[in-house]
Amino acid sequence: MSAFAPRVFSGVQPTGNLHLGNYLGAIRKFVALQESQDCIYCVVDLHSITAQLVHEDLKGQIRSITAAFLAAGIDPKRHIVFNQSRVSGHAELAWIFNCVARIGWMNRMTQFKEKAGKDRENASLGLLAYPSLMAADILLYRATHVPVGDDQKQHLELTRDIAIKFNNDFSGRIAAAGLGTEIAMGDETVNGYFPITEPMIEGPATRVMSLKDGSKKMSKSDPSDLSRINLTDDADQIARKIRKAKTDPDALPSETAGLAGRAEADNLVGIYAALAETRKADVLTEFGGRQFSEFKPALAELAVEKLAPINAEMRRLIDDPGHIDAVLKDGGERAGAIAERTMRDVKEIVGFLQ
Ligand code: AQP
Repeated sequence: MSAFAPRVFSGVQPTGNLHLGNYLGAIRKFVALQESQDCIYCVVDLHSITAQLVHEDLKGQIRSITAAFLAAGIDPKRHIVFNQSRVSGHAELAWIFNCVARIGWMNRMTQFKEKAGKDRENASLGLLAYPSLMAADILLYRATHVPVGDDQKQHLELTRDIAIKFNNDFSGRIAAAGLGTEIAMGDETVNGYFPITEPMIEGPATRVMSLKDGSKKMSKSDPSDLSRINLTDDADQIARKIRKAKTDPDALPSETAGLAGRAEADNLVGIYAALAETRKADVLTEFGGRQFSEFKPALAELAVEKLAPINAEMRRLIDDPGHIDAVLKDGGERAGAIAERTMRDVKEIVGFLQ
């Protein structure tokens, strides 16, 4: 069989308020890709219980992430939007991948080390196996491209390693069942069942940092709400958070080299560039030599201009849970049909009786 048909997959955890980092690093790319690609976007609720088992309002969080997808412009009719737990293939394939992946691979994952912290023995087994479930999310749809922020790079490398090992371990069975597809690997072409997925991590906002600490990623789970701009924040909250964002006393430099060693300044300039869809160098051509007291109001105005329409549409959608639930049900059925075909093939390849 010839090469894999291009397909985009990505997911977002329903673990709290979506923030500007999620938007610029992931969701905005999801929206752009749907013009040219076949896309599947998933609210990864199974992932959300790995770090914290009991959530006060998981259903509400799932609806809120879905509302953000739709408010940002994702079209659930042309593409697939659903929540992961509706399709049992994610958990089934993850189990098989738990047996493909090695414990040593999981132990090297920096996200596990960060989230488990010092109390590693007490972290859930699910948190350790998180990347294996993520590989299953992607490969269940034999997705070829995954748009994500920079923090997910290592997990995507592991997804590639799992696909390569599965294709190698079962190469004879894949060929015998006629289920192989050609995969270009450097100068060679091999046959495999799973594609070697390409990460899509580019642009000026692949890692948006905390507004309170330029060395930490902006994150939903940061205890300080001032560290992030939530997609649900109103204009006053956005302006206040930018006003209170940590900076240094110097004026902005005129060239990007001058941002070295100034993590907070670099972050705010990067956010401006991403929102304005330009480059940091262009932002500095305009604002170089000016103080943060002038730059911050301009950044706040731009952020409000870009986020206000999403915010308004999200609020409208959150007030219509029936519509959101219908979108997720329809998406789940369409995703389930693709997943079922993959699981049938995978069970055949592994050798289970069906
Ligand atoms: N700060 C960020 N800058 C750029 N991209 C980011 N992403 C997350 N934070 C940033 C990207 O957003 C997508 C969805 O992320 P996720 O919800 O699956 O989990 P995460 O990466 O662990 O995000 P958070 O906000 O830090 O959540 P918690 O606090 O729950 O762990 C991914 O593509 C991610 O790269």
